[in-house]
Amino acid sequence: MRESKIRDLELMANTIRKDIVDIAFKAQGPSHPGPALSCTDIVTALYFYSMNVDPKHPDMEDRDRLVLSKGHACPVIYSALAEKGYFPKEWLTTVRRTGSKLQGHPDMKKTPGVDMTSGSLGNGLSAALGMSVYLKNRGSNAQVYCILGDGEIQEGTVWESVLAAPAMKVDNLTAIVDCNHLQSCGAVYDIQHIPGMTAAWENLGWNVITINGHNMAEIVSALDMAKGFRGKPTCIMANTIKGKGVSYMEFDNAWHQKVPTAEQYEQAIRELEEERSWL
Ligand SMILES: Cc1ncc(C[n+]2csc(CCOP(=O)(O)OP(=O)(O)O)c2C)c(N)n1
Ligand SMILES: [Mg+2]
Repeated sequence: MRESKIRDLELMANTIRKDIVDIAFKAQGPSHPGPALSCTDIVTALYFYSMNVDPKHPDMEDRDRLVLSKGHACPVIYSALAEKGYFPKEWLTTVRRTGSKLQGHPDMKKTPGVDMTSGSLGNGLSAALGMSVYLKNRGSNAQVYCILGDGEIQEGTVWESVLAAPAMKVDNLTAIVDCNHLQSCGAVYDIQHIPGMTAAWENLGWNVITINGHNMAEIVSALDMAKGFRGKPTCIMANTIKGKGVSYMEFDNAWHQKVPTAEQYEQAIRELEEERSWL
């Protein structure tokens, strides 16, 4: 891919990061900036490179679909959908407010462009699998993407779909695990680490690609490869940093769910603007 296209995607990711920080500051109650920032580059590549979607026709039958199974990270998709043109950017100032179409977790009945309601962890991959089977049965070429957290995959329901998807040969399904090594109460490694996780998915019949989830060139090439694989679903293991892009949020799990002070907000915006200047 041409370098200029990668740069465009990096600029968009920077814009989305600023929106996430803005939402964290202005939302009614604490949003989840750390989890949203860790999958910002992935979500940017999906909406602005890979996915065949049309904001004018959010319900188009043969569209690609995204299930944000780690639904608490929804500020990232709210920003991406607004930037894409599904709804006015001003809506982003209403997150978590009573009556807003942008609630604390994604609601497919409220928000244009949201393909699946989520927030109760562990359910998204089953929904994505159902969509994949439906689309394949229709003879559609549409792809289904599902973003899961590395803590989330401790949920038993996830593994029913990990087992079922290869048996159903859904090569239109790509699971992306946001491996930021933290969950809400601490480090995944300390709480319930899954030993040999990559090999586990491979042994259960998935193509597995491991990438740096903040390297745009690696993300787009993994997404291209996933689309090209035949006969099996793909899992992209993306190594990420919780809070990526804001120095004091990176690796600090306090930012799993927290409101920045005015000073912290200004610092975050300053840092992201500086990053933009050298992109
Ligand atoms: C079924 C269920 N149990 C508990 C929660 C509360 N909860 C919200 S986020 C979170 C941690 C998720 O960690 P991870 O999947 O690693 O996502 P990250 O925030 O690191 O991106 C938990 C336990 C929930 N949303 N759903
Ligand atoms: Mg995590």
